[in-house]
Amino acid sequence: GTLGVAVVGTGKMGADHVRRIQEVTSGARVAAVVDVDAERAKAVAARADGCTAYTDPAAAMAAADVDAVLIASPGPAHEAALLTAFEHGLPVLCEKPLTPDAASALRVLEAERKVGRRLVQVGFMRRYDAEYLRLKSLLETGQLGRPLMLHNRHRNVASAPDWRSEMLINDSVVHEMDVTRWLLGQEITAVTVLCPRPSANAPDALRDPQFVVFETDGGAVVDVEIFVNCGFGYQVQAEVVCERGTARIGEGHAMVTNMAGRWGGTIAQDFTERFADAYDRELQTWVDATRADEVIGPSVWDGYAVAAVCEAGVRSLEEGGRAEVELVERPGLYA
Ligand code: ISE
Repeated sequence: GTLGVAVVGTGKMGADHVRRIQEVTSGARVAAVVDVDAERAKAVAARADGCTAYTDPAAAMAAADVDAVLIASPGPAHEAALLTAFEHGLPVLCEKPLTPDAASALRVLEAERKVGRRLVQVGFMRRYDAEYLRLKSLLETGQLGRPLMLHNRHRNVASAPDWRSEMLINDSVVHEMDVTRWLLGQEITAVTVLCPRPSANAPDALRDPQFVVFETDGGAVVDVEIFVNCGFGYQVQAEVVCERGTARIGEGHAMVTNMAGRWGGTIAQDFTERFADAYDRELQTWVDATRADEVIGPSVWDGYAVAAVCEAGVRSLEEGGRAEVELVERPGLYA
């Protein structure tokens, strides 16, 4: 039957997912919404038929019409929500980050192992973007040979007023960490963060942009330009350099116009716009898998590994130099 989803957190992502489940996704409905702000929960619940508003995630997860959970609350609230979902044996789509640090991610990993089967898909939506999928398929054919380097650019129009320098790593570069591991099928072993003189358009004391280098256990070197106050648009680009060729995505040239002696196009302004199709595909894949009693996609292991890479990144940012990544051994559940 139709999957009854409890959406925990009704901020930017939570509200967007409620709209998506109602209007885009087939086979699911929003059975419950949860927010610490009761008024906000009620307002969002009113957008879906037969949807109940809660302030406590545990109460929503105990409801008879809730079959699965979508966690879109702030990162620090994820661990408790995940553990409650495990108690109820409920499948979960958890927005990134899985949790804010490696220690808490490891606790979630141990709890899922105790359940004995995977319940969680982590919301690394780039894995569902058509261009990234094409790049991944090309790499898998082996035509280009072994990947040697991966260059990434990640630009946002402007950062929110509360942004601190480590958020460029934890909130933004976290996507390139996942994409690197997924595209190359390798773990990241070390991170080095270099900071140019900050842009005059960055808020006071924010180290923006940053240049981040990953080393991997397969011998690849990966660089990421993260620039969250670039001013002109939302851009995510990647170029993989292999032994026999290169491949590049994210040019955004869906349409090029020629007019009055100039050529050009438009640039997306926000990730909900740039990755709209990826979010749609991510949600539909999760709903289809869940209804078929399967759990696929980015796992708790991926969420944990990336959290450990983030910690190394923040260490390099704060102390300078190269920081190594420490990972526990990968459990069989995530083989
Ligand atoms: C945001 O949280 C995201 O996940 C976006 O994909 C990223 O581009 C942005 O920098 C983050 O703040």
